[in-house]
Amino acid sequence: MRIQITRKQYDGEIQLWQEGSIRGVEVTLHSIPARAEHVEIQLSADRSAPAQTHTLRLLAMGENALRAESLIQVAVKPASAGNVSSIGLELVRIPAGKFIMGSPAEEEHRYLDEVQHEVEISQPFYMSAHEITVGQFRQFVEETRYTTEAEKDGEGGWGFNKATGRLEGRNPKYNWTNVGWAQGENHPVVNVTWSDAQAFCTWLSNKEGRTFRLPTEAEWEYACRAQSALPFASGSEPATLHRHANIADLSLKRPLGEEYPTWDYADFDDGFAFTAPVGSFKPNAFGLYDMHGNVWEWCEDWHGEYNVKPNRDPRGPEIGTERMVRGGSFCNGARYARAAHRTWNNPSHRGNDLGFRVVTGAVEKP
Ligand SMILES: [Ca+2]
Ligand SMILES: [Ca+2]
Repeated sequence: MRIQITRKQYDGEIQLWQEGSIRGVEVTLHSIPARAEHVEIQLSADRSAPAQTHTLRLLAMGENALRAESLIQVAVKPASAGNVSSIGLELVRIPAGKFIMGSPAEEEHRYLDEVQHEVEISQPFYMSAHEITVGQFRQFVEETRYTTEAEKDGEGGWGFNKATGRLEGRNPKYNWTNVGWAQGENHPVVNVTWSDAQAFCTWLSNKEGRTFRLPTEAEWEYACRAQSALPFASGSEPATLHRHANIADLSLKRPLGEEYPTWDYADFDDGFAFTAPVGSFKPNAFGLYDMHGNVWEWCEDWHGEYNVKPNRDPRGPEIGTERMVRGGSFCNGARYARAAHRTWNNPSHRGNDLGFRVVTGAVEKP
């Protein structure tokens, strides 16, 4: 914003200051240079400020008492009390509520294990707006000297071989730092196992002084739907995923179409063949990004049939051999990105399109 001053009889430097302050909002004031008629003022908020509009009074004064003042309205965005600034993780508050988990019998491409049942999420919680990124995972690895399972067991992970046009694995040359295509720091981390995700959560919990974990499968579907009962939070048809999700599309067909001609490529071009930087697509109604597509996401639960009685905060079976995975990926057609679609993997599985996001309990503002 600009603060205007009049300097008909004055050409020296003018000092600026502010009256009052707003918690969580920082105002950067520079003195007004000689002969300038206005000055740019930067406002930055750490997003922990209370959710309302505030007024700041800015004053400018020169040596001859020439004075200008301006009132600034500052609206601070709500619902960011859980923001974890230490690793740049943005958390979104998900309200408590009831929903119908699973898909109706008429939903196209549904599987029989998506039996509809009522689930109550009894407490609000926070979920990371994005999949955990390469950069965030790197910080964890650098601080803890952690070695991922794919590196430790020598088997490696999965990746794309540009020379052959094929996805291949397990191969020791692939791991979270190399998937065969360029991944910036803001791409979702892949080739991480369920245990790797657990280790990340433990590190983050210790660092932040509160518990972070993987979402339960019910929390994941509830968050993905964002109160939609349709196959996708964006609508009923796969075409509605365009600009909402990174799925297998014409972009992916270019490098992979020759070797994988029968894959289910959407007939639109979403601009990303492989992983996209998190948040490249539109968020759902809760403000969560890439719940559909980009990379599959590990959940906390063991795989099992649903308990189809109405239930509260389900956590899956007590024991099992495989962990739930949700959301589809850049490698899959829209049917696997459906909110109700369930898949699962051995906890030591690592894939070039499998990552995770985290949740933490509700933290109310002090
Ligand atoms: Ca894509
Ligand atoms: Ca995803």
